[in-house]
Amino acid sequence: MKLVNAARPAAALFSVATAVTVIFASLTGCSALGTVRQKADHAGLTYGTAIQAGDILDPDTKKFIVKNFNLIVPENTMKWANLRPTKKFWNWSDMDHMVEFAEQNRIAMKGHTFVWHQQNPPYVSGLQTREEALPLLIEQITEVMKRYRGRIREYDVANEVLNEDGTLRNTVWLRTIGPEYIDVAFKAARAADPDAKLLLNDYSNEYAGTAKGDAFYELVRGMVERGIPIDGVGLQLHMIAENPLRRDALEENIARFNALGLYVSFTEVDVRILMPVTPEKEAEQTAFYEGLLEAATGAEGAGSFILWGWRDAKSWIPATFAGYGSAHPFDVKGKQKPLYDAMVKVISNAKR
Ligand code: 9MR
Repeated sequence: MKLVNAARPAAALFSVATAVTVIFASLTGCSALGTVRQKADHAGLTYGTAIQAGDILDPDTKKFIVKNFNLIVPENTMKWANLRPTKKFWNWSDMDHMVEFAEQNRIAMKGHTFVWHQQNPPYVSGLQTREEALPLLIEQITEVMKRYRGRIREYDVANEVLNEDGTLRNTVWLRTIGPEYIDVAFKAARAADPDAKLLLNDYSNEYAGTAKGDAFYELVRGMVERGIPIDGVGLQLHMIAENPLRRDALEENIARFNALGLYVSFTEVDVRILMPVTPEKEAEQTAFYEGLLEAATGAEGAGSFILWGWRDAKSWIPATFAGYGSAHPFDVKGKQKPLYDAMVKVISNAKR
């Protein structure tokens, strides 16, 4: 395994936590076999989830997160429209709360996202000139990253900058600043927190040999060649159960980023099903998740597997993809599916 994966959990911290929890588990009569999170820690796997601000206000959900995950990422809380709805008002409280929660529970925190074409407030989406846009973008990145310096491990600095055909997406940042906006954002991020890991994140970029996958790779390679401070790439992996995982094309992709000295993170995993659910479709979905987890934990693996939410009850899928659903390991009633056990099994068997 190429050790470029800076997104590994802090093993020393977790091993103390593991020992304490095993003693506690044996005292309280719980299973001493450990939790998913302990298994992920043991396997050297960053196993995370997107969470919503309200999740950590609910005691049961809080406990569930602590037990299951060693990384969290705000699903919407850090997006520009939520964090800074007007130019002068910063809505820090939800982010502060999440960062504290993560710290108190030795969970790594990921930031998502600065540069995006969605969820921007009107004063951002209406930007007209480079003179206005450039300092505002730099200010946004600098304010957030300085505030959480040393507390947020990694950031999706820029998100979804490419179209399906691999050309740069026509966004407010491209129109005002020009193509160099990506470099500008990464440089500002490195300056604001030199220790944070910086990622470029996208979807449909998971396979080598596809238009978008190859264009994404070329974009990143160009950044590395220009000396732009980038540490890793995010493959979102919003996938469809009926199209089987192409492990070879995925692993070829991971290998070429590793060869650039970058780590790869599976950043927003979900595998949706064309409803209604049948046993066959569930089997396809389980196989997909298993394949992804094996790819994440394998010898040349990504080492980082983040769910875009764990339950169908709060899923973004049905509202976005009509007719699709059941994309996560817990159902609409919050009940764990057989998929969950299958995933735990892969993580338990993983050795790095
Ligand atoms: O899951 C998020 C959903 O709650 C929001 O309404 C949506 C806004 O467009 O963004 C969703 O998260 C997206 C993520 O930030 C970037 N990659 C795609 C995710 C799903 O749309």
